[in-house]
Amino acid sequence: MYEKRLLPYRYEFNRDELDAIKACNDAHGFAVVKGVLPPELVEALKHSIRENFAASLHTSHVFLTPKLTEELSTAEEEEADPAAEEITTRTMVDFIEKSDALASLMTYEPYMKIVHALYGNQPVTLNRSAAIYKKPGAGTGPWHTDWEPLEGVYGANAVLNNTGACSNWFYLTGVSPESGGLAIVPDSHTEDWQGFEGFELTENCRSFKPVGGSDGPYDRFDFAECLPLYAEPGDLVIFAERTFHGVFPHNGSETRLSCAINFRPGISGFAECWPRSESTERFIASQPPEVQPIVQHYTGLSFTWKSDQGEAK
Ligand SMILES: O=C(O)CCC(=O)C(=O)O
Ligand SMILES: [Fe+2]
Repeated sequence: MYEKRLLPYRYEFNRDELDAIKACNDAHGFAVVKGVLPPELVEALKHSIRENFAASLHTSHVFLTPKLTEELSTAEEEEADPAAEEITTRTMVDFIEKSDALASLMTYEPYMKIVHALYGNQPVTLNRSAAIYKKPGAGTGPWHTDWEPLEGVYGANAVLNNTGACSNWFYLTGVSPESGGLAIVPDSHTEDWQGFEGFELTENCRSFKPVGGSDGPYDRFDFAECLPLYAEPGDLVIFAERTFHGVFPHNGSETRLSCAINFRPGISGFAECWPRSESTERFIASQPPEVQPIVQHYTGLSFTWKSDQGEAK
């Protein structure tokens, strides 16, 4: 059993505490905002996740390892089949293109006020989105940062996770350490963070491990710096691009449904990028005029694109 940890500062806020939310995320790399979405929106998002996961199968995780990326590029368009029942965590990384409910958040003022506040009230661009369908019995999501270096040959994740965007997750069925919840390491969001006592970063800063311990991402929650988060349906969990996080195994009884939107600061695209898919184009065209500035440079995400392919946009 885990206890809710107290920190010497407050990290849970009401949705109108805009300055405090930004200050906490800037200073500590995360914040939790209570009651951002009303029950109707929570229900619409849950319905949309169930509907979309029933129809298609994306098996991988957003923090893709190269091996998973290769597997996904072949599995990407597969239809759900009975064997897929064995997969306990499914992630969809084009959810906003399929979900009117998620897209509608871009015109939901209480939420967008928080988004704009996080970036100092400058304009933002839709960067990426996700939905996760996590069944009871799902295992640990090892500690990682979503940030990746733009070095050597890299993929779309590295491009999208190098913009200063922070992640905005809604755990629509609530979340706690017992039910596949998120844990973070406060203050791990800065460029010079090197791990905590007794631990060191792994290659390319992807995870951490005990000094001298074997390689691979750390998958335990047994260190003092670990902060398990608790959230209820409608709450928003924000964390910075570099903040280290891990996911507890799901020992609860209800499928965990979550979705995320992530905006990057400013209105611009990328110098080097993959061509937009038809689905991405359709999604952009379908958005109302007031949302166009936010989506005009949205790129979607290609699993097959690599930086050495020279596919300039
Ligand atoms: O499942 C979660 O709560 C977080 C997932 C995550 O960290 C990721 O997809 O990169
Ligand atoms: Fe992650």
